[in-house]
Amino acid sequence: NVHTPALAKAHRFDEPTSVFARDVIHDLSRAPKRLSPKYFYDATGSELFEQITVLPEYYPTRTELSILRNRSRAISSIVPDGAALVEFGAGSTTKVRLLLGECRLGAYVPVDISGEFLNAQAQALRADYPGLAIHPVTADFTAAFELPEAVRDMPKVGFFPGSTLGNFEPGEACKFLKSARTILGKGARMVIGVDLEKDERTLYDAYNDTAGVTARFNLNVLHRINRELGGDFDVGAFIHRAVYNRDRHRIEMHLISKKALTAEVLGQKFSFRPGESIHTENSYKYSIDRFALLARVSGWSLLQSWTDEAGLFSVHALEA
Ligand code: AVJ
Repeated sequence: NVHTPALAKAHRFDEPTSVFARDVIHDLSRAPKRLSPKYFYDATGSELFEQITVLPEYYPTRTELSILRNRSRAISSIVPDGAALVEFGAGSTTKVRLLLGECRLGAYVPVDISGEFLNAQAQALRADYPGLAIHPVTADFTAAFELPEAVRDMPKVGFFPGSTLGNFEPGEACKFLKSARTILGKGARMVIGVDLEKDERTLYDAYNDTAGVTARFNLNVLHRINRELGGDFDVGAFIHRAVYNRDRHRIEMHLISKKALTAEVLGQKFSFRPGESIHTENSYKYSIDRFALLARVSGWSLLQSWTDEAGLFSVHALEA
């Protein structure tokens, strides 16, 4: 069971909130303080992320969509007829719809930790693709999970767009790719989106938009702690900071305390010095070569890579 702080039990949280409580207490007790980026995505955070995807400075989503659209025939040629397409972290169905135009899938298996969002998306897709078997799976895709019995004998293709791989530390990215290989099986294929390293200004601007949506997205995790765990963060005392760490090839997002303050969550007090950071996210940026190396050490072979003309983003076809 989940070893949550005694107070969490006193609040009789449901399981997900207890896990949230345990992780927040654990991660804010570390030095330097941190929070997991998966906790950005409550209803408000998911809505703010959708707004981020259409910001002028945030090139990844529109660039990946253009690659999936312009290369859909080539990408679909690595998807065997009758395959089960397993989408890890199935957010909106925009991207899979781009593949459905060219592929004759046996089934679509969207996997996401948020069951209600998943089932709403599946319902909408069923309406548009009545002939497609859709088997939503509510699971944390970063851990092992069972594929539905109905797709057992179908060829498997993983689908992992959005450069969500970039949220993983390199070691965790390797662990995820190995886990995906085990779940999908030998001979499976994978279509994966990876944001590419580029000039620092473009990267900086994509995480520091002038409209301040990314700042609100980042700060929202403190509102979520206050809302769901009864925290008393003075959110106005924190500022969003996103910087490119060239040595580590990653954008780092932080929440910086403007002054000395104390925040209490479930009876635990966390003190902040002026300028102290909570490290809330890493977004790793790859080169084609560095991603090919990661795929190889994770047991996948790189079949083909596609990029946009400007080389901002990449989509890769892998084989297990
Ligand atoms: C959804 C994790 C790919 O890392 O670019 C967007 C999340 N964070 N703006 C990313 C995000 C700040 C996004 N991923």
